[in-house]
Amino acid sequence: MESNVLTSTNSNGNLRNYDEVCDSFEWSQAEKAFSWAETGLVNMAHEAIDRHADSDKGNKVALYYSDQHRKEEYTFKDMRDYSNKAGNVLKDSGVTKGDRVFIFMPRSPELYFLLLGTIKLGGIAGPLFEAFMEGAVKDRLEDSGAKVLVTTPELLGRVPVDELPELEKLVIVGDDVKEDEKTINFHRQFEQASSTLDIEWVDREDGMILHYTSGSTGKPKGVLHVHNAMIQHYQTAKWVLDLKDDDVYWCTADPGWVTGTSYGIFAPWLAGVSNVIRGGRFSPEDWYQTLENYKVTVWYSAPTAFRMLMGYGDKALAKYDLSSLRHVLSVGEPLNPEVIRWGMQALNLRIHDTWWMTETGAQVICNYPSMEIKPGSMGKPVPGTEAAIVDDEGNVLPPNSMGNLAIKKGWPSMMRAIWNRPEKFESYFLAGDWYVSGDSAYMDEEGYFWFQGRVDDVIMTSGERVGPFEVESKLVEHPAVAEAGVIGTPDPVRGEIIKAFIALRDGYEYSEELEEEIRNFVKRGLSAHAAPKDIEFKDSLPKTRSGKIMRRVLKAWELDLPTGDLSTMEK
Ligand code: 6R9
Repeated sequence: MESNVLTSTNSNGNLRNYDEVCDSFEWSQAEKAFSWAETGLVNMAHEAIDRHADSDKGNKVALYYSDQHRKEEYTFKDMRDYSNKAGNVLKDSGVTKGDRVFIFMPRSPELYFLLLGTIKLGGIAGPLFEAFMEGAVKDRLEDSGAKVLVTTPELLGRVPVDELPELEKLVIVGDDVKEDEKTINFHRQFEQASSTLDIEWVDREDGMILHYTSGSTGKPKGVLHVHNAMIQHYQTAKWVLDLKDDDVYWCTADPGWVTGTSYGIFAPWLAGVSNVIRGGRFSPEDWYQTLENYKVTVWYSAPTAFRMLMGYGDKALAKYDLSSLRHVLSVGEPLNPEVIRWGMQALNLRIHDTWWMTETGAQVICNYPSMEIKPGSMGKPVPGTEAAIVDDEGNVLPPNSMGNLAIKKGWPSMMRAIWNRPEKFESYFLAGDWYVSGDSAYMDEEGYFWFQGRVDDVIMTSGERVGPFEVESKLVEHPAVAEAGVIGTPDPVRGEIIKAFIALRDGYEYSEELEEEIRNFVKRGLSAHAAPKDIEFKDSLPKTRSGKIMRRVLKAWELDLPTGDLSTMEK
């Protein structure tokens, strides 16, 4: 084991003496930076943007945006003015404190102005992946009671406006938008809007952002975060991202995923650094080009992306000058030691794994620049947070025992609610104090945490959480499908891929066309990433006597493992 340790070459990291800081650090020390220290009130968008705009960083580039068609730069002053303008457009649409504003569009500067504008008004922003199809969009808007939806003309067709009585206004970002009582042409109003706005000063416990995420049962749940999360975003930007004033930072995640807001918006801008945002889809050459063009120094991405780059080969890599890179991080899935080895060889840098979840709001277990890395380990808890391995009753287990990865309640960026579902929120906590993550792991004698798997059936495909239940529900909506069971199966690039087992209704027979039709049905109804890559047809599926599909048995079939205890199985 020891021979595998990668020593740090960065004695200049912002977190130099991990153990000492752990002993002495209190979150209240990080709060001094923010306005509430003086006024008792705060606003994330002020702290991330306006505070810098009004300082000597006003003319510094805050956002380097590019995609296939656009290449733009915005200073902190620009970001202040444009988010004010966007805020005014939303204000005219009736947005006030606490209202849910959903933003369903591809990455573009406007998305960021509008998200910040929402927060400036004290609204709760709900970012949605552009890949979502009608059913997924409807579930989220309905559950949250969204008042305003921001979208594009291209995506509007996937919004069942007539079925959403609480949705009052549509703000459309695009050309040739026809306005009516409900529909607002963003560009026209934005042009005319004032670039000053009275920020809504809120309590640190007021709602700010709502991210929907999948569990193993039920519909996706709305995880609510509050302005207070900024403390942890700010502090981990220093310790984990290791950001310093002259860094150029790129987080590849879309804001539809928590990484794309916590670490694509809040953390870098709270730290006042230049933030690169690249629109469009993943392509290896494009990504290397982006790193080179902007001379990115700190880069935050995900194992699936690293594996794709790895698979693309080092010849492509050799064409680009990536010498500006100094710190690379990963999140979302287990970071294979093999990928870390690739990083050492191809980039000459260690890739730093970080572990956290939508529900934790910010990084919790991480590898720090100044620390030794044990490839395969997620690292150690962020100072100020307490993580442990607990059994199902909430008892803390000794080192090297497998159990539930849990975090002591009370870290600053912890979710504050599951929207509309207080009992679901409570169900995350064991013995009152421990937040139970749903991941199993162990901790070694030196305090490093090692990921083992999900406790539940949640599938991780290309770093995205897919709830099997949601996919199964969609599948059985198809007229030919009697029963469906969905599992994740190992995939060298995507981590897992989605596999569906299907029993057909009487009168239907397997054909390639039917298989494709069923796959497309899920694509159209939920999203492409939720559609099963692999479908296997069976006469019937293993079920418990209460009729629950036994995914565990499907998994055992798939992986050629023993099926275990079948006593509850229906015969
Ligand atoms: C930020 C984010 C959370 C789940 C989490 C775990 C998996 C995240 C990981 C990791 C192994 C890591 N996960 N980071 N597994 N090593 N470094 O990913 O949020 O989309 O809510 O997913 O992702 O299973 O429970 P989210």
